Amino acid sequence: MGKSQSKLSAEQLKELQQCTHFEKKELQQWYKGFIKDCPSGELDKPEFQKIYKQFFPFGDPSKFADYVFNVFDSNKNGRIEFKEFIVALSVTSRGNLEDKLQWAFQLYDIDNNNSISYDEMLKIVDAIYKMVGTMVKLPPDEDTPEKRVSKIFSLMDKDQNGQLSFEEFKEGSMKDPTIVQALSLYDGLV
Ligand SMILES: [Ca+2]
Ligand SMILES: [Ca+2]
Ligand SMILES: [Ca+2]
Repeated sequence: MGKSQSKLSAEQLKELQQCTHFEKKELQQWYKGFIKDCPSGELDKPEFQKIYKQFFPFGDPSKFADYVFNVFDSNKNGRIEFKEFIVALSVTSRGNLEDKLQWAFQLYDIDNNNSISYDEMLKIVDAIYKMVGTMVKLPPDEDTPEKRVSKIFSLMDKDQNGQLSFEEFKEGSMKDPTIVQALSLYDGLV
């Protein structure tokens, strides 16, 4: 898409309808809002962080926003264009559970090697704790990122190799709905 235009062309609409769960009208509305907030037609990392700061004024969401940014930026050019934005929004708001878990898995799998290491999960959970700040009171067995990650790994890492495959991640998430809830951080955040 690149440069900004005031409306999506018929061709763009057709393409976006194929890769999202949105209808034409919704796509045009989202596009209008996107261009209004972001006249260049692309979001960069500082702009993306700003959006998160509106939602988490008492914490520091900058790190978490960067990790989410990297998942949105599917062509890895350091900017989020409308198509990337709307495709991610479609998955996180209207995707089925499997799609949502796949999306969350990508978020945690920072180096993109199809498995989540303890350190990767620790980085994300740490970023989440910094973002939420002291807004949420946590149970004693989850009151530090390390405790939370150890708990998740003891639940999910079936073969105990210190890595979560997508299958392990999916099974564990389905068994324990509180984990899915904790993963659904994107609800209303994008
Ligand atoms: Ca991009
Ligand atoms: Ca990994
Ligand atoms: Ca494993």
